[in-house]
Amino acid sequence: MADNEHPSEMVSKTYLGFDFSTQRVKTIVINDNQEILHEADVQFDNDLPEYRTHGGINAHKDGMTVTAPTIMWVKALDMLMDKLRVSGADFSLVAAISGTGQQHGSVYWRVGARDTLKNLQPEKFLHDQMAMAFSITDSPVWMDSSTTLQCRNLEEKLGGAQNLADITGSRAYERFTGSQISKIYEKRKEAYKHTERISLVSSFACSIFLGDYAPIDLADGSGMNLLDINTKSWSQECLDACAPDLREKLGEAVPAHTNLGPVSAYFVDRYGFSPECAVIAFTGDNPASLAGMSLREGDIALSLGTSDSLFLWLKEPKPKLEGNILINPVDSEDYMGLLCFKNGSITRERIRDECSNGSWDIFNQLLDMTPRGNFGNIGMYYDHMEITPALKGVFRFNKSDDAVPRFTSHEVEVRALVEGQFLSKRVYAENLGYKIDSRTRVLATGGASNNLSLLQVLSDVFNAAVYVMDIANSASLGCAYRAKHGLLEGKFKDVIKAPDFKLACNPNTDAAQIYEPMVEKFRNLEECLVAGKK
Ligand code: 5FX
Repeated sequence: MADNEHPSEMVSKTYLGFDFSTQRVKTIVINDNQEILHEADVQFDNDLPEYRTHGGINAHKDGMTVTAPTIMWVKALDMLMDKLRVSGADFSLVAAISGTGQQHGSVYWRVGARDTLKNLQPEKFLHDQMAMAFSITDSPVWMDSSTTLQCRNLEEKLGGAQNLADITGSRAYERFTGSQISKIYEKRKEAYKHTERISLVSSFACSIFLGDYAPIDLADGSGMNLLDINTKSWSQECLDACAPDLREKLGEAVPAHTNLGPVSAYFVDRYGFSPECAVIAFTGDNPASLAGMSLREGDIALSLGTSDSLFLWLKEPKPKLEGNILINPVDSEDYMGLLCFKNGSITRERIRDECSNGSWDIFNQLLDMTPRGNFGNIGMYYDHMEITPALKGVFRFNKSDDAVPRFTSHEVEVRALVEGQFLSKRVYAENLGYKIDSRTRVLATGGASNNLSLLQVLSDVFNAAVYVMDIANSASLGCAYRAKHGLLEGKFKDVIKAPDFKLACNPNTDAAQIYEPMVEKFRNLEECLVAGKK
């Protein structure tokens, strides 16, 4: 056995997952037993300083436009492949590749770029050969917020925000690709005319591996305000409302687990991939994380970070003005719900500092010593303009639903914050069509998921068992899993072994009795606030 050969590599095929995220491109190689064999990444700011990005992006002077140089992503891939080779990865064992990209960002291929992709020369770097491949050289990314005008236009043409949400799973958002394309068409007509194909970041990256234009997958395609999530195909009305000839420029969308064919000859000749290595459609980073966390039908995953994000597996989605519905990346018959809450740990930390002198231990004691239901008090803490719902400020209500300026004690304040944050998550999850039942599992991840006092409240509010998982790099790992799933076909859960989640808490027996009415109270109070009636 050669020194650099990994014993597990010798007995099994391997799968490669790539993540083209905002700040870096990262890859993970796993074997058939789902053990991680290699990892590597390239950071845009540090490793590619010539593009002068901060956090992987260029923020423009208008304060709203945010882009990234498309070719930077290509050069990062050149560097990443070399890093992976140096780390000893044996590319000849790779049975399938898949990947993911930051959602919503778009890439504009110049007329003729398809030929470039099909004829890449193995002795040269990709970035040297693809320098002229893009009609727009700076890709708009998800942090861009410059398309409010195009969003209002789109909603108006589609009969209002809720109608658009009913079709595409989301009301119009500035970062969503339909409005971004619409802006490019309005402002740069010539460049638009010379665009042969429009990709998402995910399908752009996939195209390089495929050596041809890769289709957009249905899950990432759901983040464009262009796909009809009911028929799982482009909505002609939405396409027409954004720009002409869009159907041809986008190509048909496919389920995320589609095997698109073998890897391009470039990768076979330059890196020694097997000519049979399959390329599985790439998808968006949030759908990829759902795969990385091995979410199952009926599961909820909650990432507790600076902001909190909730991922739902949905069977019968009900699109609303808050939250996004996407086609499920591991089973395209089903859906996933995505809810982002800006005021996560950032607000928990502010209350911790004010009520318990910066100590989590004291914060937890205060929380534990207050009865479930908090004597009927309810609080909503939106220090920063919240996304779900669009409210800013701190709102406190006593047991008679009267607004009060403050609560009587630190312990009531702490419990109001924690209960309020989890009640809100339950309200918006149920609004999107999620039904809690005896099989519901809440999978908690992220920094605050090691706080058992928080998790107990979460378990009580959802009246469900809470499990914890420590999955770093869930997006790239999810794509290594998806590579295997796409190659072997069948149900994801039958092909991919789920990680061992640790049971953290079970709900108390009185949880439903206390929190069912509180959920309704919270829903009504928040609806009144949003409507400006409180
Ligand atoms: C989701 O809608 C988002 O805009 C972000 O989570 C990006 O996908 C981050 F890459």
